[in-house]
Amino acid sequence: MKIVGGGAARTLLFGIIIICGVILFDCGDALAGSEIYAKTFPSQQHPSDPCYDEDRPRRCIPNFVNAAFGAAVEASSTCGSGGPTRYCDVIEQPGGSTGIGQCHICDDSTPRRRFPASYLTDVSNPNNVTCWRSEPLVTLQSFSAPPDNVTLTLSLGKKYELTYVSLQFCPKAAKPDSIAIYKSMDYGKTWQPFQFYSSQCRRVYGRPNRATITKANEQEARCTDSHRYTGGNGLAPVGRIAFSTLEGRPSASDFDNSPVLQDWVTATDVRVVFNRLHIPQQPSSQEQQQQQVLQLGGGNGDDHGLGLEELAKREREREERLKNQQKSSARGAGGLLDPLATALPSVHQVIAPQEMQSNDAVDDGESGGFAAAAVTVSTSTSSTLASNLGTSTLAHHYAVSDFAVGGRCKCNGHAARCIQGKDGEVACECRHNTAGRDCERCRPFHFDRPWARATARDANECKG
Ligand SMILES: [Ca+2]
Repeated sequence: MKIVGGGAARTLLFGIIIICGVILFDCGDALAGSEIYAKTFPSQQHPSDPCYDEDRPRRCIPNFVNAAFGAAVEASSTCGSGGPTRYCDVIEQPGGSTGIGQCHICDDSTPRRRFPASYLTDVSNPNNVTCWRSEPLVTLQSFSAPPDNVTLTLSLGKKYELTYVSLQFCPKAAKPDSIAIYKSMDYGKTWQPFQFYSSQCRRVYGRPNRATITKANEQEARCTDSHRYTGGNGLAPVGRIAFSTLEGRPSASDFDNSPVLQDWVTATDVRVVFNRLHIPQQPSSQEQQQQQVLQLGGGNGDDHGLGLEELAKREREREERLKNQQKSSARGAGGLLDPLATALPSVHQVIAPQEMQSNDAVDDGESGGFAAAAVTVSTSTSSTLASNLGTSTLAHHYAVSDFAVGGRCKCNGHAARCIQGKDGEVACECRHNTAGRDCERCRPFHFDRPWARATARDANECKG
């Protein structure tokens, strides 16, 4: 959701319903919260502005939302964008092997055969799953083959502080092996690594698997193979990955005082690069040993089965704590815990609901139509390579039904909501005599003390 604006309460309520749908958490509290919000902000008047306790300034933050909802996503490849193309279901077996199931046609000019990038951030309905699909790929069974580099770029249009990034893969589609997530803090001018997933981290991304983060390298992306396993038993592939931005980072418990982590969670854009759908078999003996350890429930024990619902629940709990702390700090008491400060649960894997229906189900009756004259098989440089390199499997593709980004509009503790300005840009509704899209500076003539981010103890109001 991008805008909490003029119809704030309605938009917010809609957003919460969407988020509830997306991440399946218990929505009772959130909906109750939005009712309170609606009552608190019937208009532009601020009889009980959350940024003030009567006349006294206090920290305030926008609501936790799925910032990706309705946001624009650019895909480097979309099935059927160049005309009718054949793609096939993928049947994943326990243990990671895959087979090809029924095949279908995608065609961007036929509504029910379209799989556009806008389906990544639309309403998430388990009874009608809408999918983006890449063009079919040639999967090369060789490490020397070029990576797929199928890319999704999500633009939030504003700085957000992110709690998680999640991708839900479509039913009957392969779960990618190697995925890189990047973020931008300057609207796509520059990018930095955010997280890597691979069954072979060192080989694909040159990083150790499940590295420990210390205070010396908290702004460094990790690589993990946890998405290949569920609950530590190593059997079924997972339907979702969820990258929790603060997980395993020591200063997460002192977020207020960690400019490094405040920077780390900040993003205007998120980019997902699918590098490898599958990794060639025959891992090294060392990797085999590592995998065996994992399948026996080994590893560092921080990757077991908490889902997005748990993340969202904890986020709401933090919000509750924040409210309580603000009450206590307004009374001059302690209460220094930050809403973002409590270490997040370790979440990388949630199993997709088995009963999900896909929006391509309508094609089931046509699955025999491989040889239809109108069908062209997508060709690319890699298909040429395939014929050169031999072993290949045609018609695999990437398919994602939901690209979600949990977080808050970034206002540095000086605004309770973000609104769309006259110029069409979303910006914080700044309080505490601050200004700027993120309330990142003092208003003119209010420079008597230097600007600072609000904390639980001190709103750090700008003074004139
Ligand atoms: Ca969708």
